[in-house]
Amino acid sequence: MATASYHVGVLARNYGRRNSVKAGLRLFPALFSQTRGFSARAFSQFVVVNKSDVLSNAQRNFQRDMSALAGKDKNFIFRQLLDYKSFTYTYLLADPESKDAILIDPVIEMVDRDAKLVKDMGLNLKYVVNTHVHADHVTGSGELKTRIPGCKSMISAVSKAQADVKLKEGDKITFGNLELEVRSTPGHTNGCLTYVLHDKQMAFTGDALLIRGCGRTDFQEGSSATLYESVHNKIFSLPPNYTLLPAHDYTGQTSTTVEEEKTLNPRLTKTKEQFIKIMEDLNLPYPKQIDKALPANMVCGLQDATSKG
Ligand SMILES: N[C@@H](CCC(=O)N[C@@H](CS)C(=O)NCC(=O)O)C(=O)O
Ligand SMILES: [Fe+2]
Repeated sequence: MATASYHVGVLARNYGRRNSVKAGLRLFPALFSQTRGFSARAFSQFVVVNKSDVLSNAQRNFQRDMSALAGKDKNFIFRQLLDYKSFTYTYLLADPESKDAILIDPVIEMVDRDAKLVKDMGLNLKYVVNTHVHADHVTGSGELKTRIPGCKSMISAVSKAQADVKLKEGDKITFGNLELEVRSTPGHTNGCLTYVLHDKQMAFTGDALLIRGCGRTDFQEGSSATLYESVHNKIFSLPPNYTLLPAHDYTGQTSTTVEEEKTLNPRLTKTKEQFIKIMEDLNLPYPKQIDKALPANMVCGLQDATSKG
């Protein structure tokens, strides 16, 4: 259980309060020792519980921050926040001196949580920054803009989505003393961006690189060959100790490093030809929210014509 992730910790603690999950854990020692992390879905497959019960318990914890870094760096505020429905990570980054802050990849259903956190911490939310046009959830960008005056939305110009600021390779996003470098990493979608915070040796990879995986390439102008080049040239070229933070994790893992993925990623350590074949054979079901999410995300998450972002 030493490597079990926060997700399961939360789920287990909540479930355990009422139903003694510890008994369940003892029944499955092999599973728990072999697995690096679990999703609510995986967890509920092995322990006889009502899946909706697990999720509703998990959702009660949605205001909890998940950052091991909280308070560790006096020059940097950082939170990794999870949407349990789409397994999306939203990141809050702020400079404690100026209080200037950004949110990366907010989710519309979690805007109350994000706005409250920003307010409670006395931060000035300067930008809501999207890594790409998401297919699996609606962005919270537009809704946050309506709640926090002065806040501006950002996305890649290539995506052709509406936003206040259209980003491209080499741009810098400045908030207080901190700065993100924008890297173009297409392949999952044609407009995917990776944001690098050199000062803290971190990169936010969106869906270009997931932990021990990568974003799918079967829609939104996706291309496996392009994704392979993006990851190798723009992410694996970062220093090996850089922390990588993805837009999703479906298994309970929270972060990785350049070195880990360069050596352990089961897809991207292969040759380009092998990678293309792996991606062709994935046969993933379409995201449940795709029909709603794509048109909404082209207009910053708001479909009301008077309040487009
Ligand atoms: N079952 C999820 C699928 C979500 C999905 O397809 N996510 C995309 C990112 S937008 C992906 O690349 N997933 C990779 C994977 O599932 O391995 C849903 O319905 O929302
Ligand atoms: Fe995506």
